[in-house]
Amino acid sequence: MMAFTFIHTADLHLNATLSHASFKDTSAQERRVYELRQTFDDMLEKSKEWGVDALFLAGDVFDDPYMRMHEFDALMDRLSAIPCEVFLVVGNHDAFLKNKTFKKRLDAAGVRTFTPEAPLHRLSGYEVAGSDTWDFSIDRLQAVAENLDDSLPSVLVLHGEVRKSEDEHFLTDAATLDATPFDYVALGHIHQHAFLTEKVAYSGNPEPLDFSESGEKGFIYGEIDDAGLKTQFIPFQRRFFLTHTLTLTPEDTLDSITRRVEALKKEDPKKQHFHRIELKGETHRELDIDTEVLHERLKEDFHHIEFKDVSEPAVDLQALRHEYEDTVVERLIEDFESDSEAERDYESLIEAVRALLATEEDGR
Ligand SMILES: [Mn+2]
Repeated sequence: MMAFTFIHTADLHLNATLSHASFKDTSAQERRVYELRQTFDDMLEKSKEWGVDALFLAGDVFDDPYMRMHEFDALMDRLSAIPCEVFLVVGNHDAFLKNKTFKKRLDAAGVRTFTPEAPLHRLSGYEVAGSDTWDFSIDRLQAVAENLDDSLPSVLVLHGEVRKSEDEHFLTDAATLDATPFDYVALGHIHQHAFLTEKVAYSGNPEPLDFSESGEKGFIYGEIDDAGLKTQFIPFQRRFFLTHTLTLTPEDTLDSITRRVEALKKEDPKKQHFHRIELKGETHRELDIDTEVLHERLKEDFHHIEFKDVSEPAVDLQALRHEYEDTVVERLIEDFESDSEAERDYESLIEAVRALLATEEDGR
């Protein structure tokens, strides 16, 4: 058996608007969307450079049907220009690809798709089966599996959930897929890459979409020959979304916060990544954290920086004790102070005091 080689990717969301992400302005958003397509192009280049036999696009290549037709056509031209075979399943986001206008263009570009009537492509030297998200049926999958030529490498391409059975996009579980005779199962839908078994894997998306996608991104390269399956996760992203937590104290000022953020520059000397600074902890009562000012001061130092302020003004126990004389608040503080140093639980005291004050405020 000649080695059959492939690249497995998914969830590219190439025309995403990213309006859900926290980009301050539309130009940052536009630039990021362009980067998603650049990374896709780079991956196509890799497929050429490595001379792989097949590219598996395991669904959600597009985010929604809203794009200009000439832009869609340009992507199809790129896919038809690469020398390997391209296989695509339709995900929950790009079901519009089943519409005949789009289907025709996919066909014209030589992109191989799947239907319940024709769930298997048998090519010279290997077989690929697949199912669009909404067409999946376990019975059909078993029927296809029975018809495989066991002298050929075979791959199954699917888009959906295989871990949480309560999920609306649940297909079947990973153990069931692992028990099929396919040599490799290429999954899409979950953006964090994961090998669920040796041969059942989510590739994840090659480029993260927002701060919720902090894990490493890339695609899966695979080889099937007489010795069996070999796979490798290839890190490929241009940028990371990094969240940093700064715990503030009453000693912090706007300048000290600025300096603490500036110190992060050395972790990202090429100004490549997206940074979110989460401000936590307790600040001086007089400190007004204006995140606009912080952004103005620091924006040139990073490709992207944003702030999320969840810090709270420090609680002045002595002042509160006087203000809330003869109340539960005073009792709480007294109890705390009568505890030995070792027993003192400052965090829970502050939590309790804040809760009481919040009830008080509501009542007013
Ligand atoms: Mn999906």
